[in-house]
Amino acid sequence: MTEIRNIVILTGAGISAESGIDTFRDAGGLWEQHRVEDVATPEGFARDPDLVLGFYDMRRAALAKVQPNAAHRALARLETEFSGDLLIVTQNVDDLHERGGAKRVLHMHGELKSALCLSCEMRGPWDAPMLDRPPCPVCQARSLRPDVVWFGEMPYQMDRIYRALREADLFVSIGTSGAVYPAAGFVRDARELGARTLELNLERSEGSHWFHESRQGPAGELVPEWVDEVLGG
Ligand code: BJW
Repeated sequence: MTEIRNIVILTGAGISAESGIDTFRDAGGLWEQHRVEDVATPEGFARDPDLVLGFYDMRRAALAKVQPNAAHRALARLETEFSGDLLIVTQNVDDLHERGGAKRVLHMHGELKSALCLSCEMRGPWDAPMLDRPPCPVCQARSLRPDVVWFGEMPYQMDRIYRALREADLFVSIGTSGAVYPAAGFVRDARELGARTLELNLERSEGSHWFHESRQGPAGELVPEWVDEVLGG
């Protein structure tokens, strides 16, 4: 194996599935229980803020009942023991990478435990319900929303992500269906920029054919095996 110096890892809902967090598009997933237009768009929020705030309050509260799994812990171990550069770009709004021990994590679709104030644009840590319209800790306006990225909004830190993709010699995608852009395009970007590309997913994703290699299975098994390969090889 040629020496790997820079790894970019993209994670999606599948990495947290074995922790007990529902994915979006699998059978029984969040989009079967809720209409995406209602709960994950700015228009849905404008139409029915109570529905949206309640949806995110429920998911934020559920975080207290789940734990990181073997895949989160394996990536944290990789981050500690790998001698090169590594960045975990997650589409997930949960905090399981951090609770699994990872530090170099970028949440491109925001975080459940963060609030955004529509009056003063404050973004900051938040771990309480929003349905009862608590005041913003900075400006006191009662106009907080979940600090997450909905359809039609710009994902966070795209400059930093593309910088990392330009430097990457290995791009690994874990537990994502490849249905949502711009994340779904990272494999093509990374490949065109010269990186080797690997997919670890329960099943082949929509963009599987873009990867040099695709392995199928649960993240809790595939990720620790792959981390052993990188650290041992
Ligand atoms: C396992 C497993 C196990 C299960 N082990 N694996 C037409 C063409 C192209 C683009 C567009 C278009 N029309 C509109 C767009 C843009 C739009 C978009 O992509 N739409 C698509 C529907 C086509 N995108 C946007 O609007 C984005 N913004 C944007 O594009 O801005 C403009 C821009 C321009 C130029 C550059 C940059 C930007 C914003 C997208 C925001 C997405 N937001 C959400 C909600 C976040 C908050 C929340 O959590 O509620 O993000 S939607 C939802 O989907 C969430 C996820 O992060 C995201 C991806 O889902 P993910 O993680 O892939 O989950 P699933 O469920 O789809 O897949 C799980 C996978 O795991 C499956 O494959 C399983 O098999 C697997 N799995 N168990 C391993 N145990």
